[in-house]
Amino acid sequence: MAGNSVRAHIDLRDPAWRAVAGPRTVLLASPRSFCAGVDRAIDTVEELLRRRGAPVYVRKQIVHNVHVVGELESRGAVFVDDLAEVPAGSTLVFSAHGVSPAVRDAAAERGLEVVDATCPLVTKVHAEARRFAARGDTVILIGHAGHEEVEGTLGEAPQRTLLVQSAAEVATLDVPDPSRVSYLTQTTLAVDETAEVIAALRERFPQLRGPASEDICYATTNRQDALRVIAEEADLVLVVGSSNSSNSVRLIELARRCGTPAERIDDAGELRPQWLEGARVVGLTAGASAPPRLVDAVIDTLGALGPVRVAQRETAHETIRFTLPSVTRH
Ligand code: 10E
Ligand code: SF4
Repeated sequence: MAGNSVRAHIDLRDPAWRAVAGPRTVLLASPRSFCAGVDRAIDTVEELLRRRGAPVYVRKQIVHNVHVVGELESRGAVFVDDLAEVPAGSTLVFSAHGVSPAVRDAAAERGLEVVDATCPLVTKVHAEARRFAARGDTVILIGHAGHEEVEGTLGEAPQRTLLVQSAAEVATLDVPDPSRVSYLTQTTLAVDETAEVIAALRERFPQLRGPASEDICYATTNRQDALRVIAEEADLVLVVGSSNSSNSVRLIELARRCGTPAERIDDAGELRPQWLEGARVVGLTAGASAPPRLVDAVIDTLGALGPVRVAQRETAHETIRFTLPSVTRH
């Protein structure tokens, strides 16, 4: 995805910036930035714009990033919160976070042609929710209330699913049959915190069953592993990502749990001189929905303060790609 790199203007005549001028090392976490599900979702909207022209309607933000959304908007994507805003007969893209069956039904009722950009790894969690509920279990979904992915997953079996947000909440769960309980998780949670919640669930429900493979996805896990490595070496960690991006916010929290000061920025324009006081080694990463060019712009901007040595810490190599929805391929 092209677009403005949002390089911040740093004026060294400003004493606050002058005070933090000097050489720095930037430790780049790898993997960082776009995951396969985000690439697929953005490519889907871009391909529809190319093939069909504007407008292309998208339910909610295609991914949780202000720059991605702003750029697609400037090219003719129209993001809506409510299906009633979409003219009958139009094409509607479902965002990468997925939707509940009720939303699918509402789209069908309005006669909309749906192009589903839900990440296949979110779809996998939906399938598990249906399977666990169908075998008669109470499904405990570990996740954050109000998040679009959670609302979609909860909607698969709303009568049988309970949301739990922390280990402390496990004690408050009211379950009809404690011997028939399964858990699922949101895909973008902190791996360490989620393990605590699962341990609390297992303690309370010894017959607890879970998914065959982790619901926290490969991209979330890899970005957290890479973050831990740079947080150990850095004086400050910067995470590029938007405030409503769950996986980006988890990276900030994890850096802080590692004992390293950390700040989230939407772009280089949000850098603040006070964060850089005494920060000679800056760890830099980006959430799965943040474009790589925004990371480059942060490095450029730090370069305005003095020479920057960039070193990468790679903890995994990602090659996974997802096929685009068929309507954008034929
Ligand atoms: O808020 P999230 O981290 O869930 O979403 P995001 O759009 O920032 O990143 C992509 C992650 C998705 C689509 C959820 N699996
Ligand atoms: Fe898919 Fe994981 Fe990316 Fe979410 S964070 S879109 S589940 S790959």
